[in-house]
Amino acid sequence: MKKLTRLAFYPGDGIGREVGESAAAVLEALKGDGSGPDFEIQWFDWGCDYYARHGRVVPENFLEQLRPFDALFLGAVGWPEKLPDAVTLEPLIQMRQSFDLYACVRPARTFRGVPTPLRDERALDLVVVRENSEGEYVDAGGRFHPGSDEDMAVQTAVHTRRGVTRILKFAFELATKRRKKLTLITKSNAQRHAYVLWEEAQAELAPSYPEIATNRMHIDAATLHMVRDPGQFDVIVGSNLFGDILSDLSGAITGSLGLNPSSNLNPERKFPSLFEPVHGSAPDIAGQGMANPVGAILSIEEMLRFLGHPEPAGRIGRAVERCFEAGCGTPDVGGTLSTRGFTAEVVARLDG
Ligand code: GGG
Repeated sequence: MKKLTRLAFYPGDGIGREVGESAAAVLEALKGDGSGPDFEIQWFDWGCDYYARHGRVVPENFLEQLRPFDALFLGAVGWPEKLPDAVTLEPLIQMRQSFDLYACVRPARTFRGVPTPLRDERALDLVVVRENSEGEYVDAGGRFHPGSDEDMAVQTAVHTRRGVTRILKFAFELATKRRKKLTLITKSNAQRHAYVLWEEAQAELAPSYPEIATNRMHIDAATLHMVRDPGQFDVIVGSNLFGDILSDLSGAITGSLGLNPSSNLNPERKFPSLFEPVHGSAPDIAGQGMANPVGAILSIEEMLRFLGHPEPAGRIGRAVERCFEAGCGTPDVGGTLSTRGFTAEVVARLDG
C-alpha cells in the first residue's frame, strides 16, 4: 500500500488562493489516475482575513502545526491596503528560518509559445539559488527616536561562514547536474566584509568542483547581464536579498513572473520543505480568475520530485509545455484563459 503523504496548504492572500486551488487540482488529478502519491491536504486559512478575525496573521503555534507534515505549499502573502507587508510576510520568513529551509531554488525557463520581452529569442534555462536562512533577512536592528526629527534605523545583515559555505556547496552540486556553470552574485566592492566572505568561501570550494566553471559578478552588473546576455547563466547563487531580486528579474525575462516555481528546502530533511510560486499576491487582479497558475503548478512538480516521485513530477512539466505549445495561456502571457481554464488544460494533458 502507498504511504500517505500529508501536505499543508497555506494559500494566503490575494491570488494565492486561486493558484493554490490549481496546485491542488493537479495533485488530485494525479492521485485519481493512480500515478501520483496518495496524499491528503490540510488547508490553513491564514493571512489577512484570518487577521481580521483573530488579530494575528497566523496562530501563535503555527510552526508546531506545520512541523508534522511531509511538505508545505504556500500561495502568496500580502495585501498592503489591509496590513503592512512586513506583518504578512513574517510567517514565511519564520518558516524559512525556524525549519532551516536554507536552500531556496528558483528555476526560470522559457516555454515555446510564451513570448518574452527580450529581442534575443533564444531559449533560456537558469536557476537562482538563494540563501534563505540568514543574510539581509535576519531580524537584527532597531529604530531610535522613531517619528521624530532624530529618527534613525539600523538593520544588520548576518552572513555566517557555515551558512555561506553550505549554500555554495548546494549550488556547486546543482551545477554538476546541469550545464556546469556557477555565478556568484555579491557587492564586495562596496560591502567589504560580508560579500568578501562569500567570495572566499567560493574560492575555497571551487577546487573540489574542477568540472564547474565558476565566476562572480556584482549585483548591479548581474541585472545588466541578465537582460543583455542571459544565456551566459546556468546556476546563479547569492544572498537572501540578491536571490530575491534576481529571481523576480528571471521571471520577467522568461515571459512572466507568474511562470516561476520555487522550493524552500531543508536538504537534510529534518523539517518539512516549503514550495511556493515566486510571485506575490497581486491584489490588483485577485478574485478575477486571471492569475497565472503555472508557478504554483510547477511548484508541485518540484515538491513531487523532492518527495521522491519523479515520474508524476515530469508529467506536470510536460503538460504545462504542451499547453503553451497548443496556444493556451492566461492574459499575462498573451492568452485568454482563466486560472481555472488553464488548469483544466494542464489536467487534460497529464497523461504524457
Ligand atoms: N509566493 C510567495 C510570496 O507571496 N512572495 C512575496 C514576497 O514578497 N516574498 C518575499 C520573499 O520571498 O522573501
